[in-house]
Formats: sequence, structure tokens, C-alpha cells
Amino acid sequence: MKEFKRTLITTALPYANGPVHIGHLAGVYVPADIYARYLRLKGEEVLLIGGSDEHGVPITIKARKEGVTPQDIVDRYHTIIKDSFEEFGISFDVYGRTSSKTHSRTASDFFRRLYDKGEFVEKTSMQLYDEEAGQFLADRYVTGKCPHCGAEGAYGDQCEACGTSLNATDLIDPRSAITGSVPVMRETTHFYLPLDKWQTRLEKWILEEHKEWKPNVYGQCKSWLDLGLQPRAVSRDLDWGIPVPVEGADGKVLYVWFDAPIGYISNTIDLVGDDYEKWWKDQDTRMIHFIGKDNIVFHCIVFPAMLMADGSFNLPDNVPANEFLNLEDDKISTSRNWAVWLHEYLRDFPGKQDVLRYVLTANAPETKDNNFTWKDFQARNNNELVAILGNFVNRAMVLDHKYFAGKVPSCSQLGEMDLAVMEEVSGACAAASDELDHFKFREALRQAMNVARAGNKYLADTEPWKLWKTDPERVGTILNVALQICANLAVLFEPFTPFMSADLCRMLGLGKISWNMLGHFDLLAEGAEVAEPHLLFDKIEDAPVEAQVKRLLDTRTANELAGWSPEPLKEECSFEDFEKVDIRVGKVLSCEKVKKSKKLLQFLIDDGMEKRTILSGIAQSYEDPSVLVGKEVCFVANFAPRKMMGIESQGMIMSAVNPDGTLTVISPSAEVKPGAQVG
Ligand code: B3M
Ligand code: ZN
Repeated sequence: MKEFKRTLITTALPYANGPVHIGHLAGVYVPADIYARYLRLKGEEVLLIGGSDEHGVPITIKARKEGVTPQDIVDRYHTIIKDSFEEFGISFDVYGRTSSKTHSRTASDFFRRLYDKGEFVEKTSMQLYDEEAGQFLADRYVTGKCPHCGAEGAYGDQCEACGTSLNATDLIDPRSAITGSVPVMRETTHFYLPLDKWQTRLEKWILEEHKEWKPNVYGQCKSWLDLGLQPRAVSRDLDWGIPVPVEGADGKVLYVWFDAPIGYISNTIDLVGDDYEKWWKDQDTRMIHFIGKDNIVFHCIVFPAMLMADGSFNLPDNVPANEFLNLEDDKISTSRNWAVWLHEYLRDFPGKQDVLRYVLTANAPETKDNNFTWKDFQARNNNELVAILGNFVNRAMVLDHKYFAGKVPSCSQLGEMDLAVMEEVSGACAAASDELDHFKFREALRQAMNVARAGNKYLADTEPWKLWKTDPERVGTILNVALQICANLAVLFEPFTPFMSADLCRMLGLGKISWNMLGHFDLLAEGAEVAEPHLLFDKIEDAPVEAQVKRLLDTRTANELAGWSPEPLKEECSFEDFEKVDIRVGKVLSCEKVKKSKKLLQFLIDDGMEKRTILSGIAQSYEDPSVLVGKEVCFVANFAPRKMMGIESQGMIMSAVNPDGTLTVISPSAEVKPGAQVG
């Protein structure tokens, strides 16, 4: 493997059209931050580059909806996003924005260089045009009926109902999202980057020279390459973006995916000025892109092709893209508000940034989509951070204060158990490093937690509290070793939970830490003072977790109601037809679940003349069927008897179907005599 002198780490630039949520953090920013902190602790030269992506159609749509300018929108969200990242300890060296002057100059120059070298082709095609608004309609600006599933309101690039990606020109009855008018086809010319020209080089570079990339990334690249690359438009007819720096291209801007990755370069320039070449062009620098899986093609194919076309920049060395994080078994969705927003988490769980960082890493969607649940969040906090890590550190320090007044005791003869735990700790630290080198952050974290596990077991096995009276010297040795393990933990956890690590360093009196301290057991000098301990993590009770779950359930209900519309009416029915149905009121005498059936409830009804048995498929809507006993219900009394599960049902109980599919039994609004006819 080639040796590098320094590492440039980039993180996907989030669109500044909304706040960021746990999916962003888990997929991109926490892993990138862990990696950057790890390299810094190893003493390596590293930059962590981030910033907001402030162009693109969704931002203009949001601005139009709110009646403000796109700049207003990005100013608002850039600040919110930047603050959230800062609060979570994402240690960016720079967090820039693509609406900056540096960026627009850098991206514009980049385009112009490629243009002057003849790296683009110009093509004319027919696009949808809104005559009323006087502008071409970007995909998202066109809505219509999906040609696949027939859903209304599909966008020009995708139908959200069935997930199919579309071309705006495929939509049935297309409408402009700006004016609502029917768009017309009009000719327009755009600049295309001929990706096909780079096909062979990309194939060699990825498929042969980067077999070590994560299987999900390598696999996606291979399928794109196998399909054969096509020229891709890199300009758009839009009034928000960086103007195409070519004479006669008025009204055209750079396609957002052309300018956004150049943002990595401009943000580096903002940070280090002309020195940026060292980070982007020096052969001794390697570049790593942290992204989510939906950005793979842009970072592994399109941006590299742009860099190849320029010819003076390094290509990324690795792109450890993650899969997606789901929330409570459902896809995270901004439009459905199905998300845990970082700024809301900070409000609801102040000071608990490390807990979320920990849970998102332990559950990271590294190899497949993964799921975040509030129950798991609580369990990992209580059973791992509190019960294993926090508990070990606290026990070691409390015992030290009890027996040695908070001084690091001297370490005499080491016995078998001491040597064994030291070996275990060193082994886990080495394993964690190895996993980090391979971007396997969950596994690295598991190894780190194993150090705390080993520490707990060591105290339980050596039982220093039983030895104090007879062998205080031995107790000193044990606590010395235990405190040295605490110091190892302070270093080892720094990339994962930096706030806890800083806290622990302060308690132990550790100054500057570095990765090569790991596996050493002389980190705390004999006689040095350790502070009065406090708990590193607090238990999370049920109430705040239940409140979060309730908020999500309320969101789900609100979404269902918002998306719900009544069933279309059935065909007309004559009075004579209606008259055939004999609906009556009956009183429920008993109601219970039918054995071995998930759906059926068995009612005994007083119909005013006799008692009749009716089966109804509403068991899933009535957890406790006894609530129906004594109630009056409406039922179809002349319904032909039917046998289900060996029981004859003599009628049909009437219920209403709710938006979520549950059923509610229909009752008269005041007491009525059983047997009364409904009509
Ligand atoms: N803004 C898409 C996204 O947020 C895009 C990433 C740009 S990275 C150069 O998923
Ligand atoms: Zn569809």
C-alpha cells in the first residue's frame, strides 16, 4: 500500500434547505469525524472539510413557497446546520458554503478551464417550458400523473408514491409547479460532460485499482460502468446558481452537481489559501470522501471524470459510503417529518451528544440499511455507556479515593490477572485501530467497549475491597492498573465520544493525549492526583424516551390524516335496493375473541326479540373486546347466515373504516330500544 503524508477528508455538503437529522449524522458526519479525530491523535496531518450545498432546485422551490429569496433560505439553514454540527463535536477545519465568492470563482474557473480545453459537448434538446413564468422547468418544477402507478402529484424526476425515477416529459398531464399552467416543449442548448470519454479510465481506476473499496460502493460503480456511461448535462436553465462563464449562455447556470463537489476545493481554499494545492494536487496527499449511498455515482464517477478532464487534481483514494438509517422501521423523510432533527435532540437531551454519537456508531448503516429506535437508544445508554463504561471508571476512581485519597497508588509486583487484563486491553486497542484503518467504525467501537468490559471483569475478579485489610499493597497495584485502563479509555474513546473523553481526561489529570499512548500502563504517574469522580453518563428513564416515541406516533397519525381522502362513492343504489337491507340496533350482551383467530370477535346481541350470535372481523381494532359489552350497535339483521371458524354468524356488525385501517363500531347517539330499525 502506498504511504501518504497527509489526508484530506471531505463530507457531503448537505443542501441548505432544511435542518439536518440523525440520518445525516450516522451516514456521513460522525464516521468522518471519528476518522479525522483518529488520524489527528495519531499525529497525522489531516483536514476535515465540510460546508453547505446552497444551489439546486429544491432551495428555489422552498423560497418561492415562502415568498423569500433563495439566499434567505440558505442563510437560515446554513447557520442552523453549522451550529448543529458544532454542537455534536464534528471537528470541521472549515465549514464553508457554495454561495460564497471563493466558491463561485473556483467553480466558474473550473468550468471555464474544461470549456477551453474542449472537454464539453453542446447539445440541443426539447425541454418543458412555462410560458407564463417565462422559464424552463427543472424536473422538480413539473408535476403530473405518474405513468407507472397513476398517482397524482408525481415530480418530473421521481414519483414519490411508487419510487420510480421519471423524466419530466413522461408525466401524464404535466403542470408547472410555478404557475400551474400547462408547459410547452421548447428547444434549449446545454453543456454536457461526455462521461463515455472517461469510461475506460474510470473502469481501470475503480474496478482494477480500487478493489479494496467497500462492496456496496464498488458494486454500485460496477453496475454504472457496466451499463455504459452517457454524456451528462452540466448546465441548467435557472436563475439560482453560478452563471455559466461562456459568452451567449445567458440565463444558464452550472448544474448543482457540477458545482457542489468543487465546493470541497473552494472550502479548502477558504481555509488555507494557495496552500490548497498541497492538499489537492500533491501525490503524497490522499483524499477520502464520506458520503451516503445516494451520492456514490457523483463522487466515484462524475466528479472523478471532472477531475480527470482538468488533469491536475488527485482522485479520491477511498469513498466509504454508508447505506441509509431508518427510524423506527420507517424510511427517514423530511417531507413527512419522520426524522429526529439534531436541533430538537439537543433541546430534548441537552448535554447528551455523546450518547447519540455512540448509538449511531454502534448501529451505523455501514454494510446495509439499519434502524434507529428510541428503545435501542435507551438500552445502549443504560446497558453500555452507563453500566459498562461509566460504571467501570466510577468504580476505579471511587475505590482509589476511598483507599488512596485520590492519589495514583504505586504498582508493585504484577500478577497473572494483571498481566492478562493488560494484554486484553492492548489487544482490543490494536484491534480498534485496525478496524478504524478500514473504516469499520462499529467494530472499532465494539473493541473499545471491550476494554471497559475487561476493566469491569478485572475488578470483579481481583476484588480489591476484600484485600484492603490484609494486603493494601496488592490493592494499590490493582487500582493502579485499573486507573491506567481508565486512561486508555480516555484516549481510545476520543474519536467516538469526544465530550466524555475530555471530561475523563480532566478527572484523571491527563494533559495532551495521543493514540500511541494506547496499550501503555504508565500513563498516570504514581502519586499523581485524580479528581473527585462524577458519573460519565446518566441513566435515561422511560418518560423522555416514551415522549419521543409518542411524538413520532402523532406525526404518523397526522401524516395518515393528511394523505387520507374518503373512498370514491359506489354506483348509485335505488330506494328499492336500499330497502332490502334491514339494519337494526342491538345491545351487546357479550363479546370475546374467537379462539385461534386473529381477526374475529364473537358478539352475542339482544336484537329485541332473541339473542343472536354475530362474528365480526374487528378484533385487531379492539385490544380489549369487553369495552363493547353493554353498548348498542348497528347491525345488518337480514344478512344471510355464514359459518366462520365453525361458528354461524347471524348478521353483520357495522363499523367505520379509519384512515389507518382500524375499525370503529357504529352506535346510536342516544339510547334506543334493541330491535329498532335504522333507515
Ligand atoms: N447536497 C446531496 C445530499 O445532500 C448533495 C451532496 C453534495 S456533496 C458534493 O445528499
Ligand atoms: Zn408512481
